[in-house]
Amino acid sequence: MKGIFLLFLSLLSIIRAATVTYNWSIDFVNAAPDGFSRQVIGINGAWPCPAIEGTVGDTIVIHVFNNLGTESTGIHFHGINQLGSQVMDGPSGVTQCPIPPGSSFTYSFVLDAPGSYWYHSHNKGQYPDGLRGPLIVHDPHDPYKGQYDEELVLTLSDWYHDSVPVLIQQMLATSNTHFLPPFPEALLTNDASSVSFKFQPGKTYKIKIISIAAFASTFLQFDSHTMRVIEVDGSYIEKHDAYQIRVAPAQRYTVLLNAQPATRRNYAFLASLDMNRDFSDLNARPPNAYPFNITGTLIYDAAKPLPAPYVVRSWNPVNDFTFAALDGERLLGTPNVDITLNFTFGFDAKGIPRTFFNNKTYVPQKVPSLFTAFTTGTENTNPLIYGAVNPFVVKKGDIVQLTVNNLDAAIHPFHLHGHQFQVCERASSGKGTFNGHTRNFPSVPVKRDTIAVNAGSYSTIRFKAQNPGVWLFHCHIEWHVIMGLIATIIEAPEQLRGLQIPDDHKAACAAQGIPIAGNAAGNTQNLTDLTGAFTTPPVPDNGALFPKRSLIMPKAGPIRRDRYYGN
Ligand SMILES: *[C@@H]1O[C@H](CO)[C@@H](O)[C@H](O)[C@H]1NC(C)=O
Ligand SMILES: *[C@@H]1O[C@H](CO)[C@@H](O)[C@H](O)[C@H]1NC(C)=O
Ligand SMILES: *[C@@H]1O[C@H](CO)[C@@H](O)[C@H](O)[C@H]1NC(C)=O
Ligand SMILES: *[C@@H]1O[C@H](CO)[C@@H](O)[C@H](O)[C@H]1NC(C)=O
Ligand SMILES: *[C@@H]1O[C@H](CO)[C@@H](O)[C@H](O)[C@H]1NC(C)=O
Ligand SMILES: [Cu+2]
Repeated sequence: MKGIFLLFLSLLSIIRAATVTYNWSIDFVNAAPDGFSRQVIGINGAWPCPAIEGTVGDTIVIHVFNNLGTESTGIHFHGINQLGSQVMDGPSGVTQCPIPPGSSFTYSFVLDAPGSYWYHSHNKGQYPDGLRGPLIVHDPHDPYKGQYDEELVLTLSDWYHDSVPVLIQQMLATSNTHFLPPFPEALLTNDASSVSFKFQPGKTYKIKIISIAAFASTFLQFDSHTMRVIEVDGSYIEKHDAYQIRVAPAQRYTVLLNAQPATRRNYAFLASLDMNRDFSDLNARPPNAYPFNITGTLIYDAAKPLPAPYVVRSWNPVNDFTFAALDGERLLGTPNVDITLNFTFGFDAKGIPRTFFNNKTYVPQKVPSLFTAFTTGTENTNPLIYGAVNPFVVKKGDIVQLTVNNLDAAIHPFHLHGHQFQVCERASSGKGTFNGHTRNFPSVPVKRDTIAVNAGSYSTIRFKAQNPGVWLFHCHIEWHVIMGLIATIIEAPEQLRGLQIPDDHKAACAAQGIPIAGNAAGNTQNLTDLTGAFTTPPVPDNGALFPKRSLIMPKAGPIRRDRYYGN
């Protein structure tokens, strides 16, 4: 009976499904969100970038024109599962070739689930230069419908004054012996240095909090308004009160806030960058030297004074591992695939700082990995043919258990494309590596697509392999992606054989002389012959087919150390 009802609902949503079309020119524009003017990557001559918005079941079509002149691009739709549209996921070298300057490319995919998502460039670490924005999927069957009056969006992001190519060059240098990522110069809320929302007494507001940051997590606390978290990363949860949250790069929290009953005064909220250990600074600067706090305001009465900068004594954010999925989906059964990824920093043979899973850094290959799966027939189940992309092949229907052992002394957020996974365990800092015991696994785990793994600790997730495609698993600190902290899940390759590559994908590859068939090296005869495949990581950006921007801007000094290491 329930099945028939659900079928009815999904038929209903097919009937009402619309196609939402966007025409985007990707442009360089100037912006000064924190008062410092710099070149950023915008859309249709403007920045901040627009939100993508639709309803579950809608088809989103985005015609992209790369107007960057000197630089390739590519867009990923974070958290969209791309069921049956694996070729639209967006990461360059994985599901497509980069879009070369002067060319057009169309993304088309169905919004498979409601919630708060975002999109961003997945090409050469480009999104901290501005190419990112919210992606909101409305839900006609919202289980929390009727419990709020208005919807708001709050994006959180670190911000840099130098452009990404410059930052990468500085980071991938033999002199960077402490594996330091670039340090941000500012925190932005809604891509600006201040934020205020109009509140009316008695109303309830639904705020979609989306981190579009490249490195730093953000703490958030509202004065006198308790957050009721109802969704994380596109998964509804049982309502959970939170006084403070910590939003890691790429994570989303949707919260309900009850407005005060009267317009007695205006209220503040604090967004504060988590100066995690990665900010370690040997020449500690005076506190308050950086604008890493933004006091936002909830305006009840514009005639009344604005609240003073909000001060929070200490951060003890809600532990999102204690959330429970609202749909009640139980812990997936005994896994038949067990993947362990030990994450460490280290140097490559040239002495350049890298990130490793099981001692191996990700090396982009000639042929995008998905096209290897499309074109290699029955051999596409052999991980070796994908080259040095940390490949893991899982069969359709497998229950996959994946553990990240974070051997670093800072928190890192890990993201899996194509899935909302169950978080089976997320141990507190300093707990070491996973010992295989499942006794702490909850019966109804929270589902997310990005999990913050504590320092010197681990997290274990599970998912069912039922989405044929090639899905990256990576740290969502963009700088660590550049350093190689990526694994590749080749899911149900037996269902990828012979699938067609769209014409504009082919054209993008052809324009750059990139092969689209065969193993990682483009060999189509002997697929286990990887002669010509890349085995060493790019230095620092040698895959670049187009000259990089040179945009050396004045650099701010280093940043002080913080004490938050996770709960
Ligand atoms: C997109 O561009 C095409 C071709 O120029 C045009 O026909 C179409 O109306 C545009 N769509 C939108 C939504 O702007
Ligand atoms: C940011 O806010 C936190 C919490 O209120 C405070 O401890 C810290 O000193 C503030 N930092 C700056 C730079 O103002
Ligand atoms: C990960 O590290 C643990 C602890 O050092 C070790 O026992 C395990 O074998 C490692 N796993 C892999 C895949 O390297
Ligand atoms: C990884 O490297 C460490 C240190 O060099 C070594 O002890 C360990 O055995 C290596 N692990 C694997 C799985 O190769
Ligand atoms: C295919 O290449 C592998 C690796 O170079 C080699 O060992 C194997 O003999 C080759 N197979 C054939 C049939 O040539
Ligand atoms: Cu990381």
